[in-house]
Amino acid sequence: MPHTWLQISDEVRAALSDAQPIVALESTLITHGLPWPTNLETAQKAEAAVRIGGAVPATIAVIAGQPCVGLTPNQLAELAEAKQIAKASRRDLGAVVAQGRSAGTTVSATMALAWAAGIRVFATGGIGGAHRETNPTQPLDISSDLTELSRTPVLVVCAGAKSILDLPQTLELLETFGVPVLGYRTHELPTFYVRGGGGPVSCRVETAAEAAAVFAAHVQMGGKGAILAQPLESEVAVPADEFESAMFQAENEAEAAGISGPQSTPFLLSRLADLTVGRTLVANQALILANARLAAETAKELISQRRF
Ligand code: PSU
Ligand code: MN
Repeated sequence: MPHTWLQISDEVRAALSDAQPIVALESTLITHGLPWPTNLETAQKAEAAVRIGGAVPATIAVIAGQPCVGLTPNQLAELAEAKQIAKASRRDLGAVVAQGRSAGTTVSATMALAWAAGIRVFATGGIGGAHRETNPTQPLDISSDLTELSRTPVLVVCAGAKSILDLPQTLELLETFGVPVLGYRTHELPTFYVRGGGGPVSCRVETAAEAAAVFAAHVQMGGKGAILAQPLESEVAVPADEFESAMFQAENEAEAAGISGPQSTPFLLSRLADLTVGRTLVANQALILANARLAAETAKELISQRRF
């Protein structure tokens, strides 16, 4: 029985009890990652992509203190239009729930709620990780996405870690935490908006079936979360030099404005969108939709292989 504190939509509840494939989708990219109206369009298209792939989408957020798995079209639109809404990582879930607030859930919080509902596959854009250390006097900023992956057995389908991060450091931490990084038809960690290598993955897979089998074996032996990372299609990728010069400027602006902590990722993503005249937005939407499709396929495989 799912937990009573969790609001699960009728459609997702029915899919859970019929053992149908389900793909969780996060909401921080709606509330903080993409601007209106690209955010709503992307969220709707991601749900549609999961359906076309033969699975049931379950977008996850906290609405007025209620953790929700599966949103109505109205709830989705309200989240997309909300101003001043919280960004909840794993750490913040208790506070937003107890205080009756609404929040977009990051990868870490979405994983926790997906797992509480009994969902094993989750699609997003890029996970958080170790931020680049631009100023040694600032504390280390390491996303709770990494620690949640180390303790919650959900497969996160993404385009690698965001190119705004320190990718070699992120890969080292994932190894430390025992989190497999599966490269979908690649040996190298995809780098979100940019095409190029972020360092070696721990295992290359060629198909969704293979990804499902590796994840299932990992969990069977007591492993927890895993990443299935697929590179963005080359037609929409942002050229590396253009990205790095925009990133250099965005980081300097963040430092000058005193932006740090949870504000950091939303600030950088938004400045990059402006500085690249929307190229990063096109790339971000394309990769989210591609990940939703691959996640649907992998969720179907997990069920047809009777792995869960
Ligand atoms: N993927 C995107 N856009 C985003 C994010 C992911 O395409 O905005 C969000 C995710 O919710 C991720 C969060 O968990 O950014 C990481 O934030 P932080 O670096 O503060 O941990
Ligand atoms: Mn952080």
